[in-house]
Amino acid sequence: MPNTLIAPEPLFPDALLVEVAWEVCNQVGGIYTVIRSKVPATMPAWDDRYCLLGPYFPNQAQGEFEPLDELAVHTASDPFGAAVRTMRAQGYEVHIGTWLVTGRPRAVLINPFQAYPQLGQLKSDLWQRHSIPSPDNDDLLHQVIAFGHLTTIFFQHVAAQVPPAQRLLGHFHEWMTGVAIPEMRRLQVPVHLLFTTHATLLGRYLAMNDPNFYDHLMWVNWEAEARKFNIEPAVRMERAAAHGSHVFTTVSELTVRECIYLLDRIPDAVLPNGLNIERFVALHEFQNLHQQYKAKIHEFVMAHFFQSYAFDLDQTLYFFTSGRYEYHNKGFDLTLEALARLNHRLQVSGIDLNVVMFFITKRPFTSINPQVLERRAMLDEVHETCRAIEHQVGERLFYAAASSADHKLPDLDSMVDDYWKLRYRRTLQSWKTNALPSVITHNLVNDQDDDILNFMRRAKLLNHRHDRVKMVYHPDFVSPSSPLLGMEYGQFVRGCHMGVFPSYYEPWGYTPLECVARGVPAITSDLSGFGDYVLQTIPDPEQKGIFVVHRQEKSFDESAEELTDMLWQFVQLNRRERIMQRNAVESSAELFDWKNLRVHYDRAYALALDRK
Ligand code: U2F
Ligand code: UDP
Ligand code: G6P
Repeated sequence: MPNTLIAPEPLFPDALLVEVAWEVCNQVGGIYTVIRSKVPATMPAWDDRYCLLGPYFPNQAQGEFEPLDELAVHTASDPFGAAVRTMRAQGYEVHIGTWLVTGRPRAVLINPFQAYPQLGQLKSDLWQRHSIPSPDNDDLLHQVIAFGHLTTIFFQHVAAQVPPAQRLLGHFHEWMTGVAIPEMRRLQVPVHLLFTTHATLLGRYLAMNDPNFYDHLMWVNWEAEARKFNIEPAVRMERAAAHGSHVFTTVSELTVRECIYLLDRIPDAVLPNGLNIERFVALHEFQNLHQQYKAKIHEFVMAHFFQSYAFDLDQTLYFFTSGRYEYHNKGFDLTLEALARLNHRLQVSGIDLNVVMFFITKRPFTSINPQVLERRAMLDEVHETCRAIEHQVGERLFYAAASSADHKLPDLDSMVDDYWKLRYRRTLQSWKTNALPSVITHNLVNDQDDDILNFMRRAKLLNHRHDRVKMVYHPDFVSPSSPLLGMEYGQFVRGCHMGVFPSYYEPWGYTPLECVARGVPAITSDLSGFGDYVLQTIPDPEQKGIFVVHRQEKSFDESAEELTDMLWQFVQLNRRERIMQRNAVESSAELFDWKNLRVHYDRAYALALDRK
């Protein structure tokens, strides 16, 4: 019988790949998601010819990195293990082990701080050899420079161990690791070099500060602007990496334009971002999860709002946005404007429905608002009292039923002790209040200048009873240890009805894709790499529950109206239609599986191997 389970052919059997990123075992932003989620699709093709390289930060590594034991390091026969041995013999602190994520790849982590004694020399070399200046007061730059130096040494040793018939690829992500590239070119280390930028540094700053960024892009004087924003060293590192690599790539067509005008090199390829999509065998399983996590969000909402006034949770929709606090770039401004308009439309229409909108982002705060915490604790008290009464009635009813002669339902009220009746009444008395539910869950360090809060104040979106759109601004990422929304971010996403991400500047944007992967409808924009990719590859995205707001060549007002219309259409769906839409969303997730998108990386590797 033919064997149908054939192992995948290794694509480049004569090559080794080292992928370098600042976010290996170190979560900062979206790049962590790229590297981590790609591992399961990468390992079958590369196996032990693949190694990740990143900086060693003990606190971060502790939870997700398992070092190899001494014997395993001593006997490792691959070039990565051998390079680590040589470096250790020379006195370097180099960690080798397994990144404890799905796919369990080999990872090498190097502590950048060990090169600090040579920092003066390294900085002077960088200036002399590559015209990259570096100031004295920027610690991230110091770490990056030190790590770049150690990376170069590691590659030299790996290259020395690679058998003559084999070739070595080095794939660097972002300027923080790309700084090693110009020096590796100068030293002619035999490595095929790729550099991927996930956003240009200058692009991000300009987009945040120039309302006509896209119109002005062609005319930017990069040097003058980099000085203005005080980011010249990092911008020069980024340019040196882009120009020094054999193959230069980025994550979307939108960033291609930035690379052309701000880095002066046309990327050789676009590498769209994917996810490791895990689908359930039966559709109802992910639908059940939605129901289950929605119930957890209900608990928060009851605690937060019902003390002031109650509303029908069965007629309530949960919307959310999330991501780094970049008010304009992430489209928080547009989202708020559309929500204010939606609130008005709902009020006028008389439709009996509430929307609760969550803003999940990170802002400096001093503590969780004590009143918000207290509301949560008091609801728990109400819940406990109800449970005690339920238990008492249950036990007594069971006894009454078993011993009943007439089969009639006894008087349930008489089955509750006076103690519990009184406690029930007292708990509810202290529970109700006239104060409005707070629009924010935490006490911010700077409450006065916060853009989200200021919009809510101006638009009077302050959780009045008559508001159909209610606000919950949660200035911290969601986590299972939080006393408010005690769950994983992914569970929170599942419990919601819709994710809203109409970014103004977004090289890719994982958050809407993460919704799609969980069968949750999402709104994105044609100024985000993901939205642009959707428009190019999915014929009728609305049918799949993916909505793309047009922001290119549109005024703020036009885009806000389009977004309001999208939300308005959504709130008019009935439950059955929402369930069907979630099924449609989930069915398109496979398009974004790394199993299908890895091919872009493979092509770039083939090109890099050709180029040297
Ligand atoms: C892009 O996502 P991110 O920009 O979020 O990627 P990060 O890893 O968060 O890096 C952003 C910048 O943060 C800075 C550094 C990086 O270029 O300037 N930084 C820092 O100050 N300190 C550190 O320790 C590490 C980084 C993009 F914006 C998204 O649209 C994409 O979805 C994502 C994935 O492609 O890449
Ligand atoms: N995220 C998270 N917890 C939260 C909110 C967001 O872990 O409470 C993650 C989210 O899963 C996503 C990342 O933050 O992977 C944001 O990536 P994106 O590409 O959307 O934007 P970036 O921050 O990279 O600009
Ligand atoms: C899932 C569950 C259903 C539930 C529905 C609620 O589909 O399997 O049992 O009725 O979610 O959907 P909704 O969009 O109203 O939260």
